[in-house]
Amino acid sequence: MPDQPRCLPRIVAGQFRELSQADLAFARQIGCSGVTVNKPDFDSPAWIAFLNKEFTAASGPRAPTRRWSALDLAQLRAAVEAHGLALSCIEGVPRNLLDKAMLGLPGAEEQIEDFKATLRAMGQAGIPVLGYNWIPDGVWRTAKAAHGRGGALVTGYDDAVGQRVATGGLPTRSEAQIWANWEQFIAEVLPVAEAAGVRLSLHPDDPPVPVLDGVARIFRSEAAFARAMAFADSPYHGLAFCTGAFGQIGAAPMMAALRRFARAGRIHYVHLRSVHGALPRFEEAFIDEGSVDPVAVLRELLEAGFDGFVIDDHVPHVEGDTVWGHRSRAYATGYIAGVLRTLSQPQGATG
Ligand SMILES: [Mn+2]
Repeated sequence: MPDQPRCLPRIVAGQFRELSQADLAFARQIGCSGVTVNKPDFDSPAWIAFLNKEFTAASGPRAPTRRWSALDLAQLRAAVEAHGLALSCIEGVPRNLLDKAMLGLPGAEEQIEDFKATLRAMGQAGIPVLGYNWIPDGVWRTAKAAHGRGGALVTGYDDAVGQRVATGGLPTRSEAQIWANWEQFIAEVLPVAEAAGVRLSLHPDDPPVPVLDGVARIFRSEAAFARAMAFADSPYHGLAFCTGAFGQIGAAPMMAALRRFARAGRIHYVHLRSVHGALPRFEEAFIDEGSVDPVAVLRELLEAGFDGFVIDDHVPHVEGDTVWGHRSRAYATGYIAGVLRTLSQPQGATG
């Protein structure tokens, strides 16, 4: 075989709730080709400062941002690209911009219109992917600082506890209602995403339990994803495949779903992390332990011709680390890069 360099999946630094020049330099230094930003609150002081909006903020009260502006997004993209990085994706809008749509409450239609405007602005700014989830009550954990390997702090979830500590803050919703709300949402926004050239990527529920806090959770199985991909059957609608969230139902069903949707070309990007255990009880883990096998995941993606990107997602909090997790993320990202490089060597080559 000629030495044709294989097009490897890109490795991206993610989970930034806010950004600094130092964060971007760090992402580049550890070899990432891009970054993703998580649910940015463009009204927060950190984003106002980063996007140099102090002047406009000082000139009078601003209405809360319900629709991201193309100008803010274009400035964000330029700031990222100035570091030699791509702005690969924005992972979701803040939950309070989509909660009424998810629950079918008054104001849902307004939120969907705002979301469409945001998609158009993303297209104008040339940002290719918008992640989203359909979890009205968010990601739940019953332990925020359990002790993992060597005393590293990890999160965990025990459904026996989770089902007892419901806040009662949300209206009860059945599976059929949550599906209906999602179908109405995606039917309205997908044509806008297609016209804007922005891909929508659905993240699974975390934890993927049938119901929590009285609200059904629908995106927790291969069958549910198959239904969603068939209902919104477009190259502009795919998966943010999270091996950590999906792995909570077990490594084998996770791998089966990964294979199916990777081969169908419906995975836009991958959150690559591991867990100890599976529902009803699990804890998050380092990438090199637990039930998720990153070698098997990346091999499957390569064989399927996956051309999206991979993010480390949540990482354990290690000694001396920052809140974002520079040390732990450098470890996970380097691990992924090493596995990818090894898998990309021609078969039989021993160096
Ligand atoms: Mn994830």
